[in-house]
Amino acid sequence: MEKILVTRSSMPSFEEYCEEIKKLWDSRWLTNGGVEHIELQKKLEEYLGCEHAVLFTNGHLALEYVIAAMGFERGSEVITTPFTFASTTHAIVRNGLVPVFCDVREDNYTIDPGKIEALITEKTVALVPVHVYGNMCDTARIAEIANKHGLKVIYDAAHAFGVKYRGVSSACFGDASMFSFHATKVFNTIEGGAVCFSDDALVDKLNCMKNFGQTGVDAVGFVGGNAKMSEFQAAMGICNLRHLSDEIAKRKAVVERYFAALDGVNGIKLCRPDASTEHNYAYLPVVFDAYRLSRDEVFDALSEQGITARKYFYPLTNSFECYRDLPTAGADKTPVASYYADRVLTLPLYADLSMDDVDRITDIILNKE
Ligand code: T4K
Repeated sequence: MEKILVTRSSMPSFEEYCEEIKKLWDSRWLTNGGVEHIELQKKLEEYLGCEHAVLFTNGHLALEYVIAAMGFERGSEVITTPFTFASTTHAIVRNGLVPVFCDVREDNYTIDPGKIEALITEKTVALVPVHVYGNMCDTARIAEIANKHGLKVIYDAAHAFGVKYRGVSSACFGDASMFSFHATKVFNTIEGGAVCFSDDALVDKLNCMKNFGQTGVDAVGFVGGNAKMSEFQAAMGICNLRHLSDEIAKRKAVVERYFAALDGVNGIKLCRPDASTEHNYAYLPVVFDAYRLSRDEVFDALSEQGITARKYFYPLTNSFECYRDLPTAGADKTPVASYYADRVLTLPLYADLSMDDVDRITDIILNKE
C-alpha cells in the first residue's frame, strides 16, 4: 500500500519550470533581485492586493526581519500565542524580545482578543497573532486593542496565503503580515516567504536588511544579514501561482470529502471555515475529544497503515525545553491552547490526494477496532 504523508508539495510540470528558468542560463543572474524576483514580487502584490511585498528566502527570516525592522528596545514584551509552529516564538526571542503567551479562541484556535488586555504591561510593544491553519484572527478587535495601547501588530500569516476575510486579503491587516512559501504550503517557492504591508518607509529598510544592510555600493545603513530569495525560488513561485486557484479548488474538494465522513461523529470536532472567510484549505485539523480512540491512538492506527498525520501544534511553544526558564512559560497558563494541543491531529491534505485515499483514512479513523 502506498504511503501517504501529511502533505505533498505542489509543483508545475517539469517542462514548465525548465522553460521559466531557461533565461537564467543566458543571464547567469541567479539571485540578488533578478528578473524572476522582480516579476514574482509584482505578481504577488497584485494577487494579494497589498501595497508592498518584500520577498525573503523563507518565512521564518521574513518574520524575524520585520520584527527587527520595527526597532523595538531589547527586553520589550510581545504578546503572541503558543499554538503555532516553533518559528513564531523563535522570531520574537531571537530579536531579544520577551514572548508573552495569550490563550486562543475555542472556535478557531487564533488569539483570544478577550484575553489580550490583561497581559499588556508598560513593556508591551507589539502583538504577533497567528492566522493558524489559515483561520483568520479577529482582526477588528485586535486593531482596536493595538490602537488603544499604541502597539504594533505583525501577523504570522504563514498559513493564510490567498485567504480573504470579509472580502479583504489576509495581506492587508495590521502593520505587516508574514507569509511562508515553504514546500509544504498552499503556495510554494521551494523555500520562501514574504512580508506584506502598506508603509512605504519599510520597503527600502527590509530590502537593505535582507542584503547585509547595504544601502548603496559603498554604504551600509542597517545591521543586516542575508535573507534573499533566489531566482530559482522565484521562478518556482511564478509557475505555481499560475495554478493556484486550481490547487485551492482541489484542496477544497478533499476537505469536503473528509467533512462528509467525519462531520457530526460523536467525539470528533471539525473546524468549518466561517461564512465571512474565503479559505485556502491549508490544513485539516481534527480534534478528538472523548472519541472512542484518543488522538494518539488515531495517530498510531494511521501510522500502522503507512499514513502519516501530524500533531500540529503539539507541544505548545510555551512548553518547549528552550523556553522553560521564561517567566511566561508553562502550558497551564494557556488552557484552551493546551486542550487543543493534546487532542488535535492534522490529517493528510494536498491537491492531488485521491478521494479513495481520503476514504481509506476516514475508514481507519471510524472503524479501527
Ligand atoms: N509560522 C508558522 C505558523 C509556520 O507554520 C511556519 C512554518 C513558519 C512560521 C515558518 O515558515 P518557513 O520558514 O518554514 O517558511 C513544516 C514546514 O517545514 C514549515 O514550513 C511549516 N511551518 C510547518 C508547520 O511544517 P515540519 O518539520 O513538520 O516539516 P517536514 O519536513 O516534516 O514535512 C512535512 C511533510 O511535508 C512531509 O511529511 C512530506 C511533505 N513534504 C516535505 C518537504 C520538506 C513535501 O511534500 N515536500 C518537501 O519538500 O515543518
